[in-house]
Amino acid sequence: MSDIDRNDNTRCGFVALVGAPNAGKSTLLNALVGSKIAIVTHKVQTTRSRLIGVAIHDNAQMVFVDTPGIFSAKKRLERAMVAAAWDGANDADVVVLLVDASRKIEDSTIQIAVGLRERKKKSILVLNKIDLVKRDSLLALSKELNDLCSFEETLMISAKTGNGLDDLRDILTSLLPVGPWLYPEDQLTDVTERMLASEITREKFFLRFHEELPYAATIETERWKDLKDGSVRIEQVIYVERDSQKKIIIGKGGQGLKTIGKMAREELEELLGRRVHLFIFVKVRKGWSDDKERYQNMGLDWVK
Ligand SMILES: Nc1nc2c(ncn2[C@@H]2O[C@H](COP(=O)(O)OP(=O)(O)OP(=O)(O)O)[C@@H](O)[C@H]2O)c(=O)[nH]1
Ligand SMILES: [Mg+2]
Repeated sequence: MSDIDRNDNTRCGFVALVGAPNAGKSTLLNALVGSKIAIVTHKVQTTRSRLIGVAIHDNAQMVFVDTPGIFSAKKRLERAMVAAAWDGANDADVVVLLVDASRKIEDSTIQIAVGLRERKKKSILVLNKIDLVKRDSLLALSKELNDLCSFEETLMISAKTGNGLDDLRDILTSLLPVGPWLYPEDQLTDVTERMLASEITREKFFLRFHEELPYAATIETERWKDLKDGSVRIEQVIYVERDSQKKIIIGKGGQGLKTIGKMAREELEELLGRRVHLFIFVKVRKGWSDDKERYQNMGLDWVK
């Protein structure tokens, strides 16, 4: 038994990061954990499923849960994403409602605040992206949301610059239940290397393609082979709905796919600390977003 186990004063708990799409949840998770676990893009609905990042602060082990953005979902994939986000909030000891303070309050943010009040969740309000706004504009925003839900605290941060994160850590630590740590001290996440590899390719895909294309694709790592020379061979498949989408992705002379492959490979090599041979194939699978198996691979529950 380590000293930590014997110490009655340790704290541990789940902190769900919820908010409208693009609020900066994944950026915040990465900043709090100090490692890139979740992919980040300037586009909405980047995160598709829940994942955890573990951080230690003083005597507390904080298990952060990154969630997909909550919005009025229509398609099955969207509904599964929003369901995963609410599951994250429901299971958490403390919920952080993260809001992009550089924009007008979105309807989804209001819905989340009301949802948290109804669920009587212990929640704090965190206004993000304060590097983009004047402080005095934050007060009205804070008041409007505090009128909807009685947050334990309101904080202002920039997940990007790190401003305000120490205060956030202190407050969260004080709100977590007393109890033993749940994860080994060296565990940062529940994301497997395979999953992270798929996600990194999806990040590059989101950055490279526009309009509906990012949302029409899912990416899976189908093979992972460690080679004798220390390098790794990774085979991935991008599933799309239509042949026309496949053509755009591959691009003239395979240029589209090459660009994504190069960007993903470089990042994977840095992350894994070894050479990566990355092979990406594009397959048309009509109706993949209504296919149960894809949801399992994305880490999402099937929704009716
Ligand atoms: N200027 C600024 N940009 C930020 C900050 N935090 C996040 N961003 C940017 O906001 C965009 C969205 O960030 P994400 O972390 O992907 O947001 P998210 O809430 O996880 O989005 P979804 O997964 O789509 O719900 C990215 O372009 C980030 O770089 C911040 O504090 N300041
Ligand atoms: Mg995200």
